[in-house]
Amino acid sequence: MTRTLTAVALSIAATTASAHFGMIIPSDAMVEQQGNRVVSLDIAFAHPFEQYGMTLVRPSQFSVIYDGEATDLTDRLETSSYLGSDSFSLEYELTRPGVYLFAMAPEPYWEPAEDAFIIHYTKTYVAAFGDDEGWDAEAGFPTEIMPLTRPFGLWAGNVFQGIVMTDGEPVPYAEVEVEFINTDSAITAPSELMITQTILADANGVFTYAAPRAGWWGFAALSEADYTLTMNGEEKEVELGAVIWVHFESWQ
Ligand SMILES: [Cu+2]
Repeated sequence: MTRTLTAVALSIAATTASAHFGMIIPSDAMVEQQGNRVVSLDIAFAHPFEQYGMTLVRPSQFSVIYDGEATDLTDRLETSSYLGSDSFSLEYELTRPGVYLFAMAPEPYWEPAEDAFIIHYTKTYVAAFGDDEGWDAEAGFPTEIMPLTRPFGLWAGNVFQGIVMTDGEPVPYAEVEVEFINTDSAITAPSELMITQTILADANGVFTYAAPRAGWWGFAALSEADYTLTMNGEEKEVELGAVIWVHFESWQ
C-alpha cells in the first residue's frame, strides 16, 4: 500500500514538473506593412500556464529563416527577464513580405526533478505585410513539428494540426503537450490536470487540437533522445521537445 501511494505521488510530481516549454513569443504574429515593422521577441523557458519562469542560458543557436535562407542571430540576443527568470529578447526588423521563422536550439537544461536533461527545440512563425508565403518552412531541428495548419491568422476555436517529425520521419503516436500563456494568471484551472493538455498524434504522427481561447498556445512533442549526456560522471537521459508557438485571434 505504501509503495503504491509513493508511486502515485512520484508520478504526480513528475507530471507537474514536466510542463515546461521553450518559448519564442513575438510581439505580433502578423506584422503589417504600415506602422511598426520591428518585432520584439521574448525568448525564454517557462511553465506558461502557471506563469513560472525557468532559467534560460544563451541558446547554442538562434536563427531566423526567410525564403529558405537561415541567418544566425545568436549574438544579437539581449539578456532579459521573463516571469522573473533569466531570458533573452531580440528586436528584429522585418524588411520584406513573407514568413519569418524564428528558431532556437537551446543548451541542455539539467532538471534534477526528472533526473534528466531537457532540450526544447523551439520555433514560431511571423508573417510580414499580409504575405503567408513560406508558412510551412522547416527549421531543420532533429525533432520538429511541421504545421499542417498555417500557424498564424487562426481564429480562437480553430483546430491546429501538425505532424511530429524526428530525423525526417513522422513519429506515430507521439505525445504532445499543449499549454496556453495564462497572462497575469487570469485563468484558474479547476484541476491540475487542466494546466497541460495532453494529446497523442495518430499512426501518421499527425495531431489535432482546437484552441478554446484567443492567445498564444504552445505545442511540445516530447521524446527521449537516443543518446545520453553526462552529469557528475553519470549518464543521464535527455528529453527532447519539438515546440511550436501559435497565436489564435479573438473574434472581438
Ligand atoms: Cu520546469
